[in-house]
Amino acid sequence: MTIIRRDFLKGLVGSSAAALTGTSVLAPLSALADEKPEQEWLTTGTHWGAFKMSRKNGVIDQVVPFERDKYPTDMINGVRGLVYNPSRVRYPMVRLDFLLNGHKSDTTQRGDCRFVRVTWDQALNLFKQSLDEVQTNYGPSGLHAGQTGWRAVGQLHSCTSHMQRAVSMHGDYVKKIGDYSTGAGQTIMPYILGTTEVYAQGTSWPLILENAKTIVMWANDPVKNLQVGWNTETHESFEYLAQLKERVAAGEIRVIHIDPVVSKTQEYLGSERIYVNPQTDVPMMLGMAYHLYTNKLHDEEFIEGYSLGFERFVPYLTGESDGVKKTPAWASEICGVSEQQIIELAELMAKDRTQILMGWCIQRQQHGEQPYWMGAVIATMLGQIGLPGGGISYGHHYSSIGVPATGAAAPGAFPRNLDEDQKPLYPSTDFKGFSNTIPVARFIDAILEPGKVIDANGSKVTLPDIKMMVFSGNNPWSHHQDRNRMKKAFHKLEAVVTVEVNWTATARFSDIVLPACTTLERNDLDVYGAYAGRGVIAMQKMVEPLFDSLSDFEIFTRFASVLGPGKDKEYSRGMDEFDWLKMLYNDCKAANEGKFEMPDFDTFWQQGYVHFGEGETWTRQADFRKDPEFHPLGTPSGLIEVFSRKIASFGYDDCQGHPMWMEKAERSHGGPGSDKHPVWMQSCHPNHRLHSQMCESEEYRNSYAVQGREPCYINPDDAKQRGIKPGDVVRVFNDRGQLLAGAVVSDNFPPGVLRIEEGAWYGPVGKDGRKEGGSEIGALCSYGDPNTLTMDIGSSKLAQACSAYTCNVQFEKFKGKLPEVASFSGPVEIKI
Ligand SMILES: Nc1nc2c(c(=O)[nH]1)N[C@H]1C(S)=C(S)[C@@H](COP(=O)(O)OP(=O)(O)OC[C@H]3O[C@@H](n4cnc5c(=O)[nH]c(N)nc54)[C@H](O)[C@@H]3O)O[C@H]1N2
Ligand SMILES: Nc1nc2c(c(=O)[nH]1)N[C@H]1C(S)=C(S)[C@@H](COP(=O)(O)OP(=O)(O)OC[C@H]3O[C@@H](n4cnc5c(=O)[nH]c(N)nc54)[C@H](O)[C@@H]3O)O[C@H]1N2
Ligand SMILES: [Mo]
Repeated sequence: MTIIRRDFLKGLVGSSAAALTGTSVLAPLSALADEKPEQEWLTTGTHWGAFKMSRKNGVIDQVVPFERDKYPTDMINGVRGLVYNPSRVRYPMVRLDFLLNGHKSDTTQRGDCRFVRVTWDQALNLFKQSLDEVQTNYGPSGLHAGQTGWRAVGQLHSCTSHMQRAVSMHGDYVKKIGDYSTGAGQTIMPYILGTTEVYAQGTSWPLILENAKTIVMWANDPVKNLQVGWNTETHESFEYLAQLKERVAAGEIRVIHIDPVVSKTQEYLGSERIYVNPQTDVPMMLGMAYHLYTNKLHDEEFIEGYSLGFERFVPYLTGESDGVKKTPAWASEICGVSEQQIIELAELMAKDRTQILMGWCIQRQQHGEQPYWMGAVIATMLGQIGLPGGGISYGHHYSSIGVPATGAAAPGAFPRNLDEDQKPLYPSTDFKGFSNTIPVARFIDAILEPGKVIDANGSKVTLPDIKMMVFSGNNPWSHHQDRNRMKKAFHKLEAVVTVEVNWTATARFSDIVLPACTTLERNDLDVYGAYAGRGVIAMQKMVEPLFDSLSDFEIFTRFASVLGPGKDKEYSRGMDEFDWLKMLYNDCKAANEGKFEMPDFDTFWQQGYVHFGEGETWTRQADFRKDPEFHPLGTPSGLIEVFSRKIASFGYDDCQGHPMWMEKAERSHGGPGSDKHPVWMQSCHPNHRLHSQMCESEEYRNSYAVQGREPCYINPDDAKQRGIKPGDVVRVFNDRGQLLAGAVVSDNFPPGVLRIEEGAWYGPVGKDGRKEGGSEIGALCSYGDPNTLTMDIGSSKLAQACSAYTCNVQFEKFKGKLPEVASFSGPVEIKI
């Protein structure tokens, strides 16, 4: 240790002698837990469901579903492990070289997992000093604290809000626009149908079940994806999926999935599937549109009365504008669906009431705007938009969309922004010519190429020169693409601070790590039933925060006190946890006065929840259909825009005035890059997790892991060709990276398609197989994080969204010495 920065080490001597207590996570528990009566049942809400929990000897014992959740998910078995697992961050910790050298540290060491334990005071002071340094040297364009993510539910403790409010009290920072979920969709759809569509309420399930003869699930797996919700999930949608299953069995409704793989929903419903080559839905839809148009099966009256620009799209369809007729035969060559199937599907959809339900995955690819736009064009040609059980929805697989809504007011939340009279310590809002907001998935571009001007949704964005990042409630070393590119970018960052429950890869690649407790270790409240607004649930603290962890509210109240005297009061408005809960509840009660009965707070807390009752059915765009002049869409013309003058005016080559087929940078099944890396990797949303959350739940993870690795789903022929048997460890690779995963061989996956679910924890090991080597560029991921392999490019100049599904790989049976999984064991503690 040559260069020691005194201020960084001040006061450290005392704590350096203290050892981490015990290796077993459960050992210190009974000592730490509070003393409440045995077998008391408490209520809480999570992304995975609402639960009742009992305790034994101060430890969470049983977890059972909330009485109003009739379709609890299997993930209930992983909930206990969210609290008790070896990946928990136990103490504030600082990366060794950062502790020694601060903003001048050797950043190539990031990810080598060597950390030193510090006290809360030291950690929060270091955090503040880092912010000071960045604001002084660079101003707000040097700091990015604007990334968000799936945090934990709860209106008071929502951790990103806490971080952002507290950091705002210090100074300004770079913000983001859009999200990873629907970046392309939410950007293009306001031009086409007038709202983001993805986050809009949809036609109620009962009306769909009553009226639709055909349901087309286009790239959609609701049975898998409705297991979790953005708010406390109580699984109301499953009631309707169960009814749909009955109708399918009775032959009353035909459900057709357009998907390269057999989804969980298809298996559950016992429905049909049309296999499509990955990333080629647009040619398939164009083939359908060509058939509808040339056979006059399209609804001319609807097109005339409700849409704009169809005549400018037709020349593309007929090949007049580019010399290529978009016939079903042309489409078939690209998308792998037979000409006959394309024609039959188009005719079936035109014949009877057809509801298209589109998922989100299909827009998380290069040119991901196009299938969404083209879906709207097909729906317009069918002329059923605004009819119950007709038209197109982009959200029925998400957070209770389609469940009849009560319309009750939901409780408010702890503020994310400063109060009006609050002034930051560093008041500068001078971004020095850089943009203060960037498309969310372009932050690595910004770090690598500051000053570069990119197009985004009709504007120019000058990528800011980011020097420091603060993360809370999101896990970019899980959610962002291309790990090795991220490593290079992180070499350029001076400081990274992460507030985390667990030693995620994001924490391991940070400089200062602050331990947050889980939702089960604090009191909160939440809405349940999401878009349906079914009620308010009490989230009652099950156990005291483990180890040195604190609630985010407490962490940032303490952080505020470091900013100056009285700042903690300013931050919390002088209110504690229960003051806030009472206020949030009472405001909600007042807003629902006369419409929905709510008891006083104490009664609510005692009962555990307030139920608002059943909701009412509703048809999306029905008012527009009834009277497009009085109820115009939110598009520039008020009509459906088959051709968008606005988008055309941007002059983008990769997103023009009407939907079109564009080849991808990488594509399997004969597409670009498939000679070297012939297999398409889909990194779909996990069946047993919420992204990276619950991967830490050890017992539960072992129920699906293969030789301790993330499952990799492959086709039997693909496996056989490579001499791979079920249960083997495989190495999956491309020019961007390499990972190990465990083979699950299944006919549900076609040749040339491989699935590794996103959220698998990144666990890089060096050439010697040790986790200290995880900082090396090209390191092997020992557990199976698919974002080791994905491509980090924007969807197009319009949305600049995440394109994780444009990704080719190759795989082989892994030979050699199997490294230990490095993802879950936290840091290597260094005592100094
Ligand atoms: N390849 C590929 N990549 C993808 C996707 C894909 O389909 N394929 N999907 C994308 C999509 S749609 C999304 S939404 C993103 C998801 O990306 P994220 O939202 O970043 O994923 P999460 O795993 O939910 O991360 C939330 C983090 O918050 C932490 N956390 C939970 N509760 C608390 C708390 O109370 N306090 C604090 N401080 N922290 C807490 C958790 O431990 C976890 O690490 O991933 C994206 N990435
Ligand atoms: N269990 C669980 N549920 C979740 C989440 C989770 O982490 N776990 N995350 C939530 C979040 S944040 C989001 S954003 C949503 C994600 O919701 P989506 O993005 O819709 O979900 P996915 O399951 O990734 O993909 C849906 C289907 O699209 C298919 N697909 C992929 N590419 C193509 C293609 O090119 N063409 C066609 N036709 N089909 C394709 C896949 O095979 C899959 O069956 O899920 C939410 N629900
Ligand atoms: Mo998402």
